Amino acid sequence: MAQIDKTVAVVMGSDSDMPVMKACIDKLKEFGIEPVVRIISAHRTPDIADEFAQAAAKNGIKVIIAAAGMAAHLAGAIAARTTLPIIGVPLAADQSPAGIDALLSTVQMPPGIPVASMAIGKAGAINAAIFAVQILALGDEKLAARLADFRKSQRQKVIEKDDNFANL
Ligand code: RP5
Repeated sequence: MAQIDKTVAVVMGSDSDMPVMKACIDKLKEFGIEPVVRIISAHRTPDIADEFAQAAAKNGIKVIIAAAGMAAHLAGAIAARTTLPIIGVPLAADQSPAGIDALLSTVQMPPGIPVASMAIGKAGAINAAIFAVQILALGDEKLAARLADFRKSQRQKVIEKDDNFANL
């Protein structure tokens, strides 16, 4: 039986973040990674965020993707409790000024505790998955080959669209 790869965790502040973060989970699955998915809030369940971050490495997790909206402290709070690489995804919550609040909360980490912040919303969610794959691919030839294939197919899709335009 193929071993399930549980080396990436996708953590989000609320179930209301799932419609956007599904794109991240789906992209990881395309690369054969079945992420650990958790809803943990830096503000509503700070004790669980702490416990999760401190146990992550010994639970076999290598990269953590943390997504939140509004005062998005989840990625930073987790980064404070582990030396694993943390990828932050700022989200535009309903009550939010288009996610700018979450972007600044995620990206403006003090020197010494970095978070690799992606773009706001779905683009960031997808790039978080690809960035996690890029990190893991450094030590995994199969994943590196899948990344190379992904780049080729992305390139091919643009060329096909260009050809379709040329034939209009
Ligand atoms: C953040 O507050 C969550 O990540 C979410 O984006 C936002 C709103 O949360 P809900 O009120 O929808 O649970 O912590």
